[in-house]
Amino acid sequence: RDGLPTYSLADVREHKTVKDRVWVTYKNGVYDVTDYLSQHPGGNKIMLGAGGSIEPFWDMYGVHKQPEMYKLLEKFRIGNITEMEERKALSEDDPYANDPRRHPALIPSAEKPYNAEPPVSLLMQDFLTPNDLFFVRNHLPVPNIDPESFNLEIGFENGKMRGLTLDVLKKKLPSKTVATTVQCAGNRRSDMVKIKPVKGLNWGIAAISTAEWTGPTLNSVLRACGVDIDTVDCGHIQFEGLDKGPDGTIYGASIPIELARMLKDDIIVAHQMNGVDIPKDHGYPLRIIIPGVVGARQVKWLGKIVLSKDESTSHWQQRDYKGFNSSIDWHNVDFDSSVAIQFLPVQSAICEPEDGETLDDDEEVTVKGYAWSGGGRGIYRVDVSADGGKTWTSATVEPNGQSPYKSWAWTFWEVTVPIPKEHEGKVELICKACDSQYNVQPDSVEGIWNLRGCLSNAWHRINVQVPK
Ligand code: HEM
Ligand code: MTE
Ligand code: MO
Repeated sequence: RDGLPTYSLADVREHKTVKDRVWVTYKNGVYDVTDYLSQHPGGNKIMLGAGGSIEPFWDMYGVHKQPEMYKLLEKFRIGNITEMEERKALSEDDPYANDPRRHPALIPSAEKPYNAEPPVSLLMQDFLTPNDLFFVRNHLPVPNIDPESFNLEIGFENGKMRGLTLDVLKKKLPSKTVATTVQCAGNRRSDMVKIKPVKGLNWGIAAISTAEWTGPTLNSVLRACGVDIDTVDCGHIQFEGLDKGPDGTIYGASIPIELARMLKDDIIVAHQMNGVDIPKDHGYPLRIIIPGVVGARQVKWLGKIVLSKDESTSHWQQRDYKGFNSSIDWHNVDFDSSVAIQFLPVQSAICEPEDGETLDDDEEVTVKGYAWSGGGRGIYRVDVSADGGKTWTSATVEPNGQSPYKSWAWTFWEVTVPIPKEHEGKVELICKACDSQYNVQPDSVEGIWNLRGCLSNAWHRINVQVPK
């Protein structure tokens, strides 16, 4: 392999379309696989690796890990990469230099801070989202936390703080595992942007993921500090992250004490995510998990729990993650007039087929997706239409053993619907869900538009091509 040119990772990243040619890396090799794309037995999935490393994908699809495969790959070798080159890319005073490596399949909506969603084609591969494909929503650089010296501080505001070490949290308190879905309030914001611009990351339909979280309950942690959650005199429980901006900003959030009491046995001070230490991007070593509640309150890198008379004063509690009517815009907004989002409304989206895809059949189409509602409300029904909402077919829903009143995790659904005879080569597919309080999704996004682009939960509509 000597004598071939050397490329940087940035060079490789510029080759992710057929037009620019498709390059991938494996170990320190650079490969141009453009001419192989149409022959790939795994079809289009090969494009997940375009412009980056295929290693994580080959780990996932083990069929590649055979000698013939490496031989085949070598036929496409065009150059080499050096690891030094990669290190160089991270300048020393970059506050994001400590950020972890991410799975190359994640689709970033911002790099610094890092924000990304998994490709829709992988979102429903498992009921529990694999940790490295779980969507990431960071507002600040990822902190580096030493587990040995870590101490979770707990106490009343202006009072003395108690400290609990990781060892105590992991070994001295009873632990519980809860499967919950985390959804960002900005999920599906891109549908809202189509009506009128908003301020926020342009999320698609995958700013939502599900994991099993393990750790002591908030209830037991407070009890270990001598606090009885049912009788304690306070208004809100605040959670503070250990992530810090270059200007000293810290991430924080709070929930009202009534909410904490209602959910007390399922709020987890989590140290495990899907059975392993929580990865850096998702809050290592500790995170609060509040089932049924908006992503913004699931504070990562949890460093402090404060029992307070007041809400968190953090930017993200006070000046973001609130709803407004569609006539409020930046010139007349008063953030203090609105309430911080806690429980999220009912949501659903179509994951298969994907928007823009060409179907293989002109008679019927099998449609799959997810549905979820806040507050533990399960999903009673999901309806799908292929004729603009004139007729609906109800899907088979899979609550996965969850009670309709304590469905912390999402529900997958699937249904086959007929394609209308008159379709002129394309049809719109629509889905809408109904939760266990018979709440339904609004039919259009116009009426729920808001300046932050939060709570985008209108009927999900996609367009697909129908073959002749
Ligand atoms: C098969 C995915 C890159 C060669 C497959 C299959 C998938 C897949 C899903 C089908 C497995 C099955 O149906 O059982 C991917 C992904 C890639 C990738 C996600 C990168 C992001 C590549 C590359 C090559 C390659 C770069 C070769 C240059 C093959 C071959 C098979 C295959 C030969 C057939 C293996 C067999 O059935 O024995 N791939 N692939 N793939 N892929 Fe890939
Ligand atoms: N916690 C801290 N400390 N810092 C953050 O930026 N982002 C919040 C929440 N917790 C955030 C945080 C938001 S807005 C969401 S949607 C979820 O984490 C995302 O969790 P995830 O990155 O594990 O998907
Ligand atoms: Mo979020």
